[in-house]
Amino acid sequence: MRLLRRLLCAVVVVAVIPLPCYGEDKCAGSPGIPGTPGANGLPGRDGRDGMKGDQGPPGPMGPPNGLPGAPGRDGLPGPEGERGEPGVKGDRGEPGPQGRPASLDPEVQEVLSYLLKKILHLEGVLALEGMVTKVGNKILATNGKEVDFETTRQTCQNSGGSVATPMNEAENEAILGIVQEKNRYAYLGMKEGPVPGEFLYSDGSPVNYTNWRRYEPNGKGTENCVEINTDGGWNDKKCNQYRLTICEF
Ligand code: MAN
Ligand code: CA
Repeated sequence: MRLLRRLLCAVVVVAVIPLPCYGEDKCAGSPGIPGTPGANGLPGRDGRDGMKGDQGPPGPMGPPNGLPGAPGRDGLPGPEGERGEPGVKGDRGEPGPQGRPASLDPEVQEVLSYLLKKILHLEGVLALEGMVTKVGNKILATNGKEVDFETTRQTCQNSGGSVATPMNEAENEAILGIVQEKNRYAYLGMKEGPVPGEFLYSDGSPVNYTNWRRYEPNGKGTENCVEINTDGGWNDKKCNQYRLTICEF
């Protein structure tokens, strides 16, 4: 610090010593003493805006019991609720456009012939296994059980069929085949009507094919059912006997 002050003093001394002038017309004068500093200028223009300041601190806590805030945003969807009661049935719609008759619809015909083929295959398998007998458009089957006529009727009906009823010789022979195979008589699907000796099919129409044995029917109103024997001949018989169940489909 002292060294700096001495250096400054030397500069001032050199400045006031007059420069030598060796025989010139005009001699350079020594520099004058610096004038006093001028007055301050007018204030400059405003500078550019400064950078945005930091976020202020959170405000003070509001008074207690303030107004409720605005509702929050919806949460995530909850789990699926229980199935509701079915609604009331709506009104019937307008009928659709008229379709093609099935007989002229090649797609329907193709499905039908496919199904027919499949059903024939299955019938063939059942016949091969000895489970059914095919005769014309009928299928005959037995469950091997011997029951009274009413039970036979019920059993066949419950299976979607009816008691075996021969309508011609071929059908009688087919039923006979089962009777001989099991060596058991079977009831046929007919019953005596109000007129003794007159037998009716289950729909009430009169029997129009018969294969009575000699001297049969002889019950005269006392034997209301019909059995087929192991020789294929028929006999009117009471309905409470146990006979082989044979149904037709
Ligand atoms: C028994 C019964 C009758 C039948 C005679 C035939 O009496 O089965 O229904 O007519 O035998 O002899
Ligand atoms: Ca008889």
